[in-house]
Amino acid sequence: MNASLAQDVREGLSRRPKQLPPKYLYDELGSALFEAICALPWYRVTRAETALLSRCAPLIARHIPDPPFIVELGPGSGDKLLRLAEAFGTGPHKAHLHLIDISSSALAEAQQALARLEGFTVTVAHTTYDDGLAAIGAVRPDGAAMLTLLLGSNIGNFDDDDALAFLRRVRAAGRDADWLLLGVDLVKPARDLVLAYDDPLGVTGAFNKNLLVRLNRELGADFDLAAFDHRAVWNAAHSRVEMHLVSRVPQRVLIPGADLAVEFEAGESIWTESSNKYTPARIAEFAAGAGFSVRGQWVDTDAGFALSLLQGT
Ligand code: AVJ
Repeated sequence: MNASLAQDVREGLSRRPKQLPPKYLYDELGSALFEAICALPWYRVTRAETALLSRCAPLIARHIPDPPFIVELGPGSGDKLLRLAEAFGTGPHKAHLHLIDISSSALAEAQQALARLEGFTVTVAHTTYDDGLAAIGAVRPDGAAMLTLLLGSNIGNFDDDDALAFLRRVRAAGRDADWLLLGVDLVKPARDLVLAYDDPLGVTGAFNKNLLVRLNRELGADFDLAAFDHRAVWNAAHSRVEMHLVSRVPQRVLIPGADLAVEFEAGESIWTESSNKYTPARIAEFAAGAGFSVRGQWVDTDAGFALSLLQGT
């Protein structure tokens, strides 16, 4: 993991604008901070999705033939999968649940949450979405229908081209008539979006800055946390919220583990994450472009969140 971290840091911080991949936000502390974000009144994604899922789980379960093979990409605490799995629990054959996550602490927590399900098989892969999907054939039980879960607007971290390419890889990892449940945050007023990513308690700022704590610890870097500000901006032209770490002063940072010295101008930023926002129509376009049809779509218009059940065509 550290070798690729060093390489990604060297590559990302040599770009203009400077950039780091968001997956590195999720070390143990970062995962805990993200869970705290999910409980913030200004970040409604998780609550809206969990409520939608609780309502729709029986409907979804009725679509998928028994016994299902459910793969979740980035299960977090496992809470949403638990709710969905409970709706499948009534069939004669219990589901096989497979969790793919780069955070070992998230996997451990999700596994513990799912342990209360009786008779389910639970397996985990501590790896990236792509590597996990590439290895799915070896885990998939014979004759089971596959339902992949990509929830929490995790797809929002991808830019448009990458999102479409990623959905195609999800499609290719399954067979015709396999399923994908996609949870996506919707475009909403800019003020709400910025509050969700720059909350008054500073939790999202801590989540963002923890990336520098991680680089200090794992690569021996000397980032001065007080010399960087958290910033969240709504980029309307690209329909995304961007998170940045902005250098307050001109400074030079040493990152020995990446064999790198980085110069910052005052006001220069490291772009750490994009959260792309969609409309329901755009979700259907993306689905079609990746070889899926929309079989069901449930929208929380107040929170601005959509859950879409797609099937490979
Ligand atoms: C887990 C990537 C979906 O983009 O909304 C939350 C991460 N970043 N607050 C998102 C996040 C800042 C989240 N995703």
